[in-house]
Amino acid sequence: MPGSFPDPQAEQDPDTPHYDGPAGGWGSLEGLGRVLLGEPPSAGALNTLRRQNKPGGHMCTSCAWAKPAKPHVAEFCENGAKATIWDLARATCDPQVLADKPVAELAALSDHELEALGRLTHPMRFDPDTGCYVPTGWDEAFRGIGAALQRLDPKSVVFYTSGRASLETSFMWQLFARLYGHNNLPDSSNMCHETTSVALKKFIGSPVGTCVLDDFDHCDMMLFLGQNTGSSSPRFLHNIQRAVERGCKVVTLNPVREPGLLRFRNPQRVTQMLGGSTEISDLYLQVRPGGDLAAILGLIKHVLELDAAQGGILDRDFIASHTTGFEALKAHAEATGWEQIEAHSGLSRDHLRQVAAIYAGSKAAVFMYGMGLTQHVHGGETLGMLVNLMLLRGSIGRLGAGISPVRGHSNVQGQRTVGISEKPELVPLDRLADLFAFDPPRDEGRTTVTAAEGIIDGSVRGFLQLGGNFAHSIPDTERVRPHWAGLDLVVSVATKLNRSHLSPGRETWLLPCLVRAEEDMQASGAQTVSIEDSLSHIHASLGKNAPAADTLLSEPAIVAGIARATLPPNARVPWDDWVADYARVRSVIERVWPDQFAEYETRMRQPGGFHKGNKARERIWQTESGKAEFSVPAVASGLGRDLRAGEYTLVTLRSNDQFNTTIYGYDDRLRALKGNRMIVLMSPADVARAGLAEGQQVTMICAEDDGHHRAVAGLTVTPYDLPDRCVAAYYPEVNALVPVGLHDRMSKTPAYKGTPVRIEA
Ligand SMILES: Nc1nc2c(c(=O)[nH]1)N[C@H]1C(S)=C(S)[C@@H](COP(=O)(O)OP(=O)(O)OC[C@H]3O[C@@H](n4cnc5c(=O)[nH]c(N)nc54)[C@H](O)[C@@H]3O)O[C@H]1N2
Ligand SMILES: Nc1nc2c(c(=O)[nH]1)N[C@H]1C(S)=C(S)[C@@H](COP(=O)(O)OP(=O)(O)OC[C@H]3O[C@@H](n4cnc5c(=O)[nH]c(N)nc54)[C@H](O)[C@@H]3O)O[C@H]1N2
Ligand SMILES: [Mo]
Repeated sequence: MPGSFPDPQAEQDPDTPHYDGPAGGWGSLEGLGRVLLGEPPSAGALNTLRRQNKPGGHMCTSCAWAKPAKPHVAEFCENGAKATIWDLARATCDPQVLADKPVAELAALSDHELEALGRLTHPMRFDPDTGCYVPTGWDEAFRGIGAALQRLDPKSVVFYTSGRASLETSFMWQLFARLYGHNNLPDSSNMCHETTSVALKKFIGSPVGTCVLDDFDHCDMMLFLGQNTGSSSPRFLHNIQRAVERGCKVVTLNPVREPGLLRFRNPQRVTQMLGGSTEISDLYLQVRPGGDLAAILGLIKHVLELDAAQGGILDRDFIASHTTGFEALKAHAEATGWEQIEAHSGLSRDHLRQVAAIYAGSKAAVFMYGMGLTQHVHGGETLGMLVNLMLLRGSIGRLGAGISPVRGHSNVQGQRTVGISEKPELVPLDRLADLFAFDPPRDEGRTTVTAAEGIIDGSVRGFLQLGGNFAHSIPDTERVRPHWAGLDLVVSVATKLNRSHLSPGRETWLLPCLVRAEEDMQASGAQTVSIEDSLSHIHASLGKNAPAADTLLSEPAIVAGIARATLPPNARVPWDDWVADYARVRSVIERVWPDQFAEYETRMRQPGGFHKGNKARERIWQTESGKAEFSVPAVASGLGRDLRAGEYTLVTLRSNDQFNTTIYGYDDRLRALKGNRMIVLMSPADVARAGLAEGQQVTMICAEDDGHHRAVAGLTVTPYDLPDRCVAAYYPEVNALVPVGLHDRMSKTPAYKGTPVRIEA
């Protein structure tokens, strides 16, 4: 019954909130204006924006999207500007602000209010007697933390990293962990693109995407799955717009109609600002959450049928010489019925045929995806299915074709490149052992999920976080919360106060650091750092803004300070020399990874940075079989199980006014939602079927039966254009509902886009 499926070209349901305008345009300037009004930027911040993402300037700390060799006059977007202005806030959260404010009292502040207190300025220690943070000195902090780490069993300590820290800091951090004695190096990427790192590695031998910017100028089809370009990586819209204007077809699979992939008005073009915009997606299919696996299998079925009917669609030479497993996939596709595909995907066979026809007729297709694919119980298998679709037509390893996971934090991909990994087999441990004369631990370390489980069961005793807001961004926040108090040591290196800092352990330190846009002056002069973007290019970044306080230290200096106070001296690891001149850290990185970092020091400064190389792009497959692998999943959907009566799939969303747990404001401009983040989006039909009404307050309850009760109350029912039985709410407000045990089977990435819930009035 094709008629019962939503029309991919249909206009938005006019009765639900929606944004009529294009992404970009005046709206993005207004969005920026709102942040500017609340927080007038300093002259320094405005100067910094002018240099943002340009050679000689600093690399934005918002998303990881590529920094082109020929930047626009203003190579930043609404959200990049928000991040910079937020980082360079005038307000400071100094010891006076926190004096006499017990953390129990601070807990009543919202996430926005906590960070809006301003930049942290002094190292602080939690005082259990008063319940407040009190100022301390850097030496005292380093000595205290060093002594505490010496008392603990290294295997019981976790070093978490959020994806902002530079390559230099990250390298020092992982080396410190291994010299100390563990591989417990979870990264924010464990909640994010770990599915990519594990599944792409398995199927094509590359843990990262294969595209470079040039590909977006040569593709004739773009398929977007579960990535919200307009909010999460807005500078990418320029590449998409140029492609559309060349005639490239764009298809999107997403349960939510996200305006960024519907329509774009380029704020860099005067003509578009005066009117007009570019229509982005030719087909926009509102797939069910987790339904991509089935939808892509449907596309594969159609492609195989087209090839059987007219021939010449499959790239048989490529399949024969570069892949394994084709026959098994073909049999699986033929054996799977359309009813099953339509039921899981929520898309009709005819609509999928239109997409397959575009793909079958294309010369070079690129495949972009984000959290909509990775944050599912069967996210890894879903990526396997996407790779299947690509391999059919050899859509990898040639100009204009490839796969492009769109990464999150600005250096999250790079952190893995320089050894932040809980998986010892991914790190050249023998080389580290040789260079630094020690015996690195070889056992598997903790992921985000197993770190959270260890905090609950008491096996984790110490927790150090280099950036981020671990306690608030993980699943099952409320189950973990009471256990923080039992930890022997909690250390946070941070720029602003957040909810993680309000869950102290027995001994707790809060260490404030410089942000990337600030000048980092060391013994040899102002320091440059480097980062890796989503397309595997490494760039230099030089901060020039005056630091928020002269009491701040850089991240490398803080890591070195703690390491020195913890470890016995080792002449091969001259922490102080490294801090004096970060080029010395880079020369060590180059020695550990000579293939990827050759001539690091000079090449990172060239416009557009340098590409670290990608074997899959050259059609060299570093997989177990030595070939690119077709795979047959054991499941029919990305969800862990089918919904029972009265259940919905919860998709957790980011708004356009937030960067993860940093909440800039309460509006979600591109989704036409204003002023309230405690909402639950539901289709009008589901609202009616459940006997609810718009504006009613409801409680959402997790429907996993693992013996734990999880509920979030006070959510306002908001009818929205969504597939049936899909509800959406904001992250991190509803993280208490996601069970820590519900995660991607291959990589342990939490199922933040596929949690079964019930709703009670
Ligand atoms: N402004 C801003 N930029 C950011 C961030 C931010 O918070 N704010 N966060 C950064 C980080 S760390 C990351 S990882 C990235 C995240 O950026 P994205 O990868 O874009 O992640 P989300 O915004 O969580 O969700 C992506 C989209 O997935 C869709 N979706 C949900 N479930 C499914 C599904 O089952 N199938 C499909 N096909 N789609 C689905 C949602 O509707 C949403 O549009 O952005 C980075 N950039
Ligand atoms: N329900 C749900 N949960 C999710 C997700 C989801 O889609 N849904 N997404 C997941 C994803 S993709 C991610 S990546 C994680 C994010 O999880 P995290 O990376 O842990 O969280 P952030 O909110 O990015 O961290 C913000 C804090 O970082 C600190 N900070 C900012 N800049 C710097 C800096 O330069 N240096 C240092 N040292 N500190 C700094 C500030 O104190 C700020 O408060 O959340 C995950 N959680
Ligand atoms: Mo992320």
